[in-house]
Amino acid sequence: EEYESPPTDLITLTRHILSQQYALGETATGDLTMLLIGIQVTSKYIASNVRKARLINLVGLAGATNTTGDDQKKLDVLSNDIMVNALRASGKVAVMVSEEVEEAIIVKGDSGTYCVVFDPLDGSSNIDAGVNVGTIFGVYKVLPGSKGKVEDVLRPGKDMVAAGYTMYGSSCNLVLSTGNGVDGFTLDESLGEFILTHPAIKIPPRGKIYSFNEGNSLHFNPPTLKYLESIKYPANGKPYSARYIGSMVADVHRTLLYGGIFGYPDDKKSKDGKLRMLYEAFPMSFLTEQAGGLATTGTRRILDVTPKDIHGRCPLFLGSKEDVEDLMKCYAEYE
Ligand code: AHM
Ligand code: MG
Repeated sequence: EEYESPPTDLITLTRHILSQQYALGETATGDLTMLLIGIQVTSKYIASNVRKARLINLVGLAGATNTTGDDQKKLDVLSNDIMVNALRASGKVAVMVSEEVEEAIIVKGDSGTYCVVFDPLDGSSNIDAGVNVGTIFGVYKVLPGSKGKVEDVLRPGKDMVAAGYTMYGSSCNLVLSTGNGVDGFTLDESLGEFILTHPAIKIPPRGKIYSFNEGNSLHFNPPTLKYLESIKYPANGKPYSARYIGSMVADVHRTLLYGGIFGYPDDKKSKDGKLRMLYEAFPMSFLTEQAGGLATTGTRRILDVTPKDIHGRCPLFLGSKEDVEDLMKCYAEYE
């Protein structure tokens, strides 16, 4: 058998981000590079806490509720503090919005020109069972002339300059786009480095998996029900498989790699669905489009929507182009 040596020319996340900066030439200030390197460190730190949670008494509730009334877990609070501290210290950030903090955080001093919106630990209801969770983030540049105000982030997702997530699962994966496609990295814990393992991720144009919380069917609206019916009882006799983890990062990660459709619809109980626009729907839609897929509310491109408040929600369907188009056809029938 032929000997295949281990790779020796590793592309670390830092190398990747720097090479993107160099490709922009002298126009690039390196600020986004510094900021993304900051997020890289927070991801490693959060990953290490998630892994040890049970051992160091980090499971369970922190004893408070966040802005949207969810019970905050200890790991939610810790992950939030890790992100806020690191981003503040980067000196590159003017505004932060976190799922765990009611008001936008305006950073004093005028050196920062970026805004970071994030859910520090999404899917935390899964954490005590050791199921995948993740960090989701999106980055805007402040508006021209702004020194940092909430209006800088009350903008459509298409204005983002970067978006990504880190998944804390059987491996720790960071998936990133700065508007030039999507690249995926895997944390090599022995090196403490994210290594490029999934260059130029492209979603298959059609998948075989659907990912919805069908337990809510009682409340679903006709377009959603019609779509689900069409993939469970298809004319060709080949129904889709169901996969729903209930952790957006994991469900979207699988959708990016395998294709198919992930949805959190509007329904009779929640007219805007559940997922938060700024730091859940936008970053994931940005990545999906960059990977060649589609992301819609059912009737509108998600990235075109302008949020009215920082914690606002929207219905979301994303994934393979043809699958999302099928879903949109069901919505169009009920217009
Ligand atoms: P969270 O921000 O409180 O963790 O809620 C967001 C999570 C997503 O990760 C996931 O897609 C969704 O909620 C699951 O909701 P449900 O339990 O209603 O299916
Ligand atoms: Mg969340």
